[in-house]
Amino acid sequence: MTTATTTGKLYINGEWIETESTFEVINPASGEVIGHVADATFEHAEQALAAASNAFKTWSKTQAHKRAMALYKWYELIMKNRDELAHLITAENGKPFPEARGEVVHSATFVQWYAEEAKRVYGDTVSSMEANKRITVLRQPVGVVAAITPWNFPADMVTRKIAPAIAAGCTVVLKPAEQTPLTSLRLVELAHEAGIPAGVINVLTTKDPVAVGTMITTDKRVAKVTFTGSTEVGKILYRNAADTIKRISFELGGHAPFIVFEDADIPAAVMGLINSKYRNAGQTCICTNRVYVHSSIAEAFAEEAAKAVAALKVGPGHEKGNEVGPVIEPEALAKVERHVADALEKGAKLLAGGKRWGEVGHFYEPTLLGGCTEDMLITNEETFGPVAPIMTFETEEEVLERANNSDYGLQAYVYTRDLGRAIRMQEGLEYGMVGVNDPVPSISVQTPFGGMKQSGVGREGGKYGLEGFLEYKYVSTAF
Ligand code: TXE
Repeated sequence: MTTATTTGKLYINGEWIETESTFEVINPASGEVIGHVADATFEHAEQALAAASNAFKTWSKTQAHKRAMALYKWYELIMKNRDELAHLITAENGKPFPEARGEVVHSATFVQWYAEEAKRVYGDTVSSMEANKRITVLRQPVGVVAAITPWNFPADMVTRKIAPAIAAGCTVVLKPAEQTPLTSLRLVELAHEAGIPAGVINVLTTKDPVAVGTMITTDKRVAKVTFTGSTEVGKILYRNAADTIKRISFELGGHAPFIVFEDADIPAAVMGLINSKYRNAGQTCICTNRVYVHSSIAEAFAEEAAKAVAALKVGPGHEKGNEVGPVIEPEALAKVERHVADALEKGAKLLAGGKRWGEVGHFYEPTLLGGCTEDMLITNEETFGPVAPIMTFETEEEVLERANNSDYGLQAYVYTRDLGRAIRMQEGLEYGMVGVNDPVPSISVQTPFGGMKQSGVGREGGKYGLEGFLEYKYVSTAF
């Protein structure tokens, strides 16, 4: 199902702008073209940056409660149109419709949350060491924000960045992923309908992210870059931002360890693995990438997990009952195949799945590998597909060291019923987020989502997510 957004226009300064060239949006479940979207040039990027800079002059001074009212209206419109948005997500990303619907509601919650938070940006009055002086600390928006979003959560990533930015009084130039531009265009159409003024949000869709992406992350008028995507591109954008000392918040790749101790509730851990690994066909930055099971329960765990993985229903997201959709594109499918082949070559055993699924689209069977080791691609690199590798361990100290032995530090999972062990592990794991007996811990809108090490800089969500869009200004007034 497609909508008016497939007309493929850019959104700049409150207007829909046609471009000479367009690019195709493909449904990963069928390979069909579902939209033609505008391909922005430097000239459009220049217009968007000028519009955002100009709008900042008024939006930054608009009363917080007025900004909040606009955000509320946007929230209501997203909720009202949630099924249409979910259909768009399933069409361009491939995830099952119920998952897409859940994402839309979650994405709306960010808008609702920041409508509230917009009104709670407080400054301070600080005592002075000198008589007849008043020191005040103001909180002010940083300025124009360049937001670059990925395709794995086409709605969530957009609202998680734009809502706090505009709540703080910033204006935004958004460059959504080239694979999933339709959802972001429809979301922004709703923001327009909600009365968010011209220039506050601008959208540049483009097939070549490098040209426009470089321009909006190096331009002097941009004060902050917020990005979710690969660590590789994060490093490029870090350098882009350096020359003009931009503020940054980056949410990058992950390689989540999933640790199951001998005292764990095995059925709960198996369900946890299914939830944390196979959602969104394994294309989630927080999804499990390495499963460590204590050797004494490894066989029982692997047997139950293999049954659960084999029972997952694969197929197009628009068909009822399907639980695992396609991966996003042919390159993603090739990466999954490469990782599985490498693991099997190095001695892994196939416990479930292990090959492409179906004749059309980019599907891969939900797959479980046993007997994995740390010299495999799959236990080091982000697979971003529905495949989990199992390894065994003997002691708590050993597994903690192995789990931390990664350049990534986004999400970790621990299954144990020993309270002391749970506390030692949550303190020792070098990860921004830890789920203890909890496979979906970090989906709440109020929590600080983000990673350590090469998984990112800064946090998104809750009061923490607003911080990165605000500056402190200290004012000393003599009287
Ligand atoms: O990511 P990219 P891709 C990981 C995951 C996946 C891999 C590659 O492992 O397999 O990255 O995915 C824009 N200047 N994650 O290639 O390239 C791009 O257009 C400016 C983890 O899709 O990082 C898109 O909007 N922008 C992840 C966004 O960056 C550039 C989510 C992300 O694309 C750019 C996605 C440039 N030079 C992938 N190059 C997560 N953290 O959830 C690309 N982009």
